[in-house]
Amino acid sequence: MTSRRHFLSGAFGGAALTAATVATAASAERVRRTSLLGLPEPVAQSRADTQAPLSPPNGRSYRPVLTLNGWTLPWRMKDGVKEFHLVAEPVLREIAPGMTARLWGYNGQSPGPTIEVVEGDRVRIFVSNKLPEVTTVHWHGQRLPNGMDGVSGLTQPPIQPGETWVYEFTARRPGTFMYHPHADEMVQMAMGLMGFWVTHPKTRHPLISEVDRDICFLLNAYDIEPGASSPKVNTMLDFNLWTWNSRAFPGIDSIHVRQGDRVRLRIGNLTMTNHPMHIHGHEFEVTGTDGGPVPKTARWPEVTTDIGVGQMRQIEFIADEVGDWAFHCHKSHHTMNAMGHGVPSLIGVKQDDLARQINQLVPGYMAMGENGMHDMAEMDMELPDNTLPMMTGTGPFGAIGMGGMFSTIKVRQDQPPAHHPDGHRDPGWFRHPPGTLARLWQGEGSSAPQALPDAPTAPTSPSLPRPTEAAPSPVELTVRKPAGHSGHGH
Ligand SMILES: [Cu+2]
Repeated sequence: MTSRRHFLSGAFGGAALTAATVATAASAERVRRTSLLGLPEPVAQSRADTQAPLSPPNGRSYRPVLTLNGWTLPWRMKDGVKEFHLVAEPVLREIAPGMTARLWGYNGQSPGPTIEVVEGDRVRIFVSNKLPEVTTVHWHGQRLPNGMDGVSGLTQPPIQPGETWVYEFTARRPGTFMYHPHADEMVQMAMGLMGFWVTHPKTRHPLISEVDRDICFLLNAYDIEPGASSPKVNTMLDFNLWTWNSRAFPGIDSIHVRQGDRVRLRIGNLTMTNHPMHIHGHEFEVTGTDGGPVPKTARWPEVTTDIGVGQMRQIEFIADEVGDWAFHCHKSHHTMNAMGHGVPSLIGVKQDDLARQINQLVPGYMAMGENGMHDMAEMDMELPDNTLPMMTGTGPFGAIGMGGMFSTIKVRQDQPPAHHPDGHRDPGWFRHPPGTLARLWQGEGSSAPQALPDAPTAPTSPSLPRPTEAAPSPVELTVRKPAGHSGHGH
């Protein structure tokens, strides 16, 4: 026993991992054996960046969705049935550059791949369990036979490690759906097992617009201690990493659209709290939920819509204003990454003397928070390995100072259309037309020079190499703090 444990911890780098690793290895072997049973070859993804939409190679045609920091699962057409193969398994997911989490997912990533079908399609989904414990898959929002609903114990026995089960039904209702386990749910969703599902209408639907860009992602959350990589699975409410498709800003790709595009964002919430999603510079309407399209008479303009736990929302807008528009959750602690919630409010507290005294005892102690916390976005603080800064990201004008559920919608006149090979490329930062930038007031009659900041030539999407320095701005960008602590240099 001792020697076995010794061997395993040597081989796999930690006793805590061994039970899961052994179970996974055993189940992987059983899954390999089932590959003789005529299953579709499982397709896996190892990257966390946004993959190009998957144009349907067969079956009824549709305009495919783009999965933010994700991808769409290819299928095999067999006697008119679309066959998919999902493999539930431990995965490594880069949450943002500099931090990778050990999660559970499907086909190599968390969330799993998006499944895209057409109303009326017959769908067969093989689910192989390479997790160390039982699972099921529930097809959230679908009309289907009760026995295909995937609730462990209620509609089926759980899928044992190593087993492959098959679900089969007709996608009866067009719309926005998701899939997730209905077995040991709290653990399995806290570990990242989930995926998106889109059913396109088979003909023009009076309540479903044809859009130029159709983009989907799930809201999820993790509780990972700074320096650690595995989520705590018994957390009920106090999660510390707020993610879209298991990515946190600045790891969330920006969304690139052409001016005038009609844009649909499909968002599902599998966290344990609500998220008021907020757009800048535009108004949208909620055009659908996981229950179906919203009647036109029941739609109204919004700039924020709350997405409750277990809900999905389709929002649509015309991207008619050029620029780099923020799009984020409006809970301000959801646009931050993990760090001490226990930091007391020190705004207005003079810390200079205090810091000097503490420094005699604790070299390197830094006073912070005296004038607010923005400075933290520019501080080069030492962090444990595999930990994201709480407030980070750089834009053309300096620190963005965000984390979590935050991204940018880049609207450009010359963005190629969605179906063009370069339709989703990152256009770089916005070049502001003269006279359209907020500026430092220097008194009556002083016409501050207005010019374009030099747009970086390199792409700026987080998955791609970033320019190392912010573009110099011709406009003086000194921010004057409200209080007059002139002795405190910035
Ligand atoms: Cu939120």
